[in-house]
Amino acid sequence: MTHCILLGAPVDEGQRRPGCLMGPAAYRTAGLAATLAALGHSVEDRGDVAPDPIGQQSCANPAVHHLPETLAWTGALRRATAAALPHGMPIIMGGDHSLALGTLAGVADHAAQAGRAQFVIWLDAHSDFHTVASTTSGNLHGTPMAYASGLPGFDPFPPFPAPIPGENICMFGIRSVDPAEHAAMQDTEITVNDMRVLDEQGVVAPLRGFLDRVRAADGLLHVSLDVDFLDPSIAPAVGTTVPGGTTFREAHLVMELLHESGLVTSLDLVELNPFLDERGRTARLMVELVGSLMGRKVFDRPTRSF
Ligand code: B3U
Ligand code: MN
Ligand code: MN
Repeated sequence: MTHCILLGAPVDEGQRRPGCLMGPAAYRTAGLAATLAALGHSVEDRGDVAPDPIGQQSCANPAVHHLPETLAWTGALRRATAAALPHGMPIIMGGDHSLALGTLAGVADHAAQAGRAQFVIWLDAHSDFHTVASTTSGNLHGTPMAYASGLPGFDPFPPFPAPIPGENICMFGIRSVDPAEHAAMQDTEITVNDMRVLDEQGVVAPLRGFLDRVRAADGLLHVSLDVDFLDPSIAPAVGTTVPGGTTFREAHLVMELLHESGLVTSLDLVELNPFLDERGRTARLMVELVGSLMGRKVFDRPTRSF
């Protein structure tokens, strides 16, 4: 059984549609803690993280907005994530995806302490591989994967503690990549399981290949789940809907396989905008997916070896 540490991250500044700040409250209302407890886990809700004091930093790209606020969240979430990891599994209830600038850095700090390699599975319609310099929307929720990969173009962010090698990153469900992101990803070893791959191969084989690598390295596995990984027809509460996302069944299967692997050590839940939801259905679906990730199943089966 796992000790689950809930961290609220009401981050709204990484994009332009107000509402993600209500995410932590929506997860609590939808019964995330009770769902985890019913599966036999212990749950500790540490409340909402408070951002650091907001500074006056600026950058050369005029499109970028809310840079000081994002830096303030990044510092606080980095420390909160690193502080939680020795005690259990942090589950960060977002908040938009810019929160992962902090959570990925916090996992990196812990990984360095523990002497273990950091792996990331990015469940998202988007690659989030812009830098502060390359983003044209100026929305910093589109940048955390490039930050964690150690790309230049992140002034005035602190350097990422230990850039994650591309071989340790797996993107899943991708279907919207900007030209600058595409160009930057060409030079990396990141595994990009876009929707074309999932349509052809399903979710099982691509996921198993990556999990085998995590296991072989005894790595820490951080899962970052963006609501827009899901098809908008089942998960409407997100500001950046992209058609052609994963189905209810694919998404649950991904979660079940992640559970069976026993490898997941931290989790972000991001981009839920409860203001756009229909009677809480997206919040409830996200909580159900966490249930599958944490062991809910209809029948017990002998654990398959990967
Ligand atoms: N790549 C675009 C769109 C985007 C990225 N992440 C989300 N949307 N959610 C951008 O604005 O950087
Ligand atoms: Mn994202
Ligand atoms: Mn996205």
